[in-house]
Amino acid sequence: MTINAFAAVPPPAPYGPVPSPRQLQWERGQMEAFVHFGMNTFTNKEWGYGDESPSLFNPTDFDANQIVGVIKKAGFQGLVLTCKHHDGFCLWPSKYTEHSVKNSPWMDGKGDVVRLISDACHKQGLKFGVYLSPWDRNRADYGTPSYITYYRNQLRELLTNYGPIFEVWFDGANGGDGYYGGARTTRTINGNYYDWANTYKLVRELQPNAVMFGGPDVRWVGNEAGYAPDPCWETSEGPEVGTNKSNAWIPAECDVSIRPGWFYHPQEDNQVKTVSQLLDIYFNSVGKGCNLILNIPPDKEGQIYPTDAKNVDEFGSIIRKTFAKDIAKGATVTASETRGNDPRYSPSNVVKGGRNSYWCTDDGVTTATLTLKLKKPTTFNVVRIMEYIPLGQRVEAFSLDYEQDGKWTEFASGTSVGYQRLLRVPEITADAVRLRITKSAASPVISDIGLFQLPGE
Ligand code: FUL
Repeated sequence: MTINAFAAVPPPAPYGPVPSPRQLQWERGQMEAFVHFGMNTFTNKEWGYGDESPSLFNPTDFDANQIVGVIKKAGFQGLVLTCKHHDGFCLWPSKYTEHSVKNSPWMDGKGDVVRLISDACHKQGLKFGVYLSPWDRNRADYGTPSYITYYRNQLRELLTNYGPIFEVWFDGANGGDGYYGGARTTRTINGNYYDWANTYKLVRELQPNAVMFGGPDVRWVGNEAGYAPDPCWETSEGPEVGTNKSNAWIPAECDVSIRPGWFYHPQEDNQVKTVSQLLDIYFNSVGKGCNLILNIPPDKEGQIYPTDAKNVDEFGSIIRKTFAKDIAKGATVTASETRGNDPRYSPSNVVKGGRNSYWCTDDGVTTATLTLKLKKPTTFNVVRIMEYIPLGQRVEAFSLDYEQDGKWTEFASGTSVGYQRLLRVPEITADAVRLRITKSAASPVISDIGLFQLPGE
C-alpha cells in the first residue's frame, strides 16, 4: 500500500457571484475606445433632432485605418462605434430605413462606415463593438411596438454582417422631443416599452461572446467623467446594490470623452484632455477594478484629430512602459499562512505576474499578511493588487506597509480590490513591502502583487 504523503487540498469555493467567461475576457482587456461619429459630426451638435438631411453627411477624407491604427497602437482592446445615435442616422446602409449613408453624397451613397471600421479592426487585431441608440428621434413609429421590431432588425444586421462583436452598448438616454417622421412631438416611453429581455436573448443568440453594456453583463459607473467611486464593487443588482454581497456579477464601465463633447466640435480643439488627465482617469477607472471606455471622436475629414491622436498615443505608451517592468518579480514572498501548506497556493504565485495562479488561506481565515522581500532596495510609485476573480470578490479592506532599514511604515490602504486595484503612491524606496488584508468576506485569494514606477510627468 502506498501512502500519499501529500494529499492535495481542494481550492476554496467561490464566494458570491462570479464572472462569466465573456465578462472575464472583457475585464482582462481593461480598456476600449468609443468612437462617436455620425450626423452630429457635420451639424456640430451633441444630440441631433432627427430631421437632418442625409446629404449633410460627407467626410472629406475618411480613413478607417487611421482611426483604428491610433486606437490599436495606444493599447485599447477594442472599439465601440456609434452605428446609430439618437438622431437615427445610420452609418451603414440598413435595408430598413432610408435615413442612412446610402442617401449621402459620401462615396456616392455606396459607403459603409460600419464595414470599413469593422474590417480595419479585424485586420489590425482590434475587437469591434456596436452602439445602437434605442432612442430614435427620426423614426415616425418611435414609441409604438413596430419600432421595437425595427430596432431588433437593425441589431440583427449589425450582429450578423460585421464579424465577431465583443460589446453591444445600450444607451440609457431615452424619449423626449424629436422630429419623429415630421410629427415634431415629445414622446415618453414607459419602463417596459423596449422589452429588453427579448433583445438580450437576440444578442446572446447572434453573438454569444459579446458583453452587453446597460444590460446583463456590464453596468454604467454612474458618471461620464471616467472616475469610479471608491469602493466600486464588481457585483451589483441585489439586496445590497453596490456591495460585495449582492447576487450578480456586473462590473462597471467608465465612459468618458477625450473632449468635453462626445462628438467632434472644432471649437473644442484646444480642450483635448492632456496625457496627465488621461493617466488620472486610468488610475481612477481601470485602477478601481472597472473597464475604461475612452471616446476619441473623428473629425469632419473622418479621421482622429492630431491633438487627440498624439495625447492618446503618449498615454498608451506610458501605460505600456510602466507595466512592462514589475519590480516585485523575483521577490521572496512569505505569508501569515498558506492553504493546507499546499505549494499550489504558494505565496510566490503573487509575483509571477500572472493571473492564473494564486495564493490563498484556509477557509474561515479572513485576515492575512503577505510580505515581499525585494532583491534589493527598490523605488516604486504604483502598487497593483489583483484578486483571482473566478472565485469571486472577497477582500473588503487592506493596508500596505513598506520596510526601510528595519522600520515598517503604512503607506496606503483601501477597500475593494476585484480584478485589479492600482494605487498611485508617493515615490517609495523599500527593502520589503507588506500587504495586510484586514477584512475579507471569505478567505482571501490573491493572484498578483506588482510594484511599478510611473515616469514623472
Ligand atoms: C449618453 C448619450 O446621450 C450621449 O450622447 C453619449 O452617446 C453617451 C455615451 O451616452 O447617454
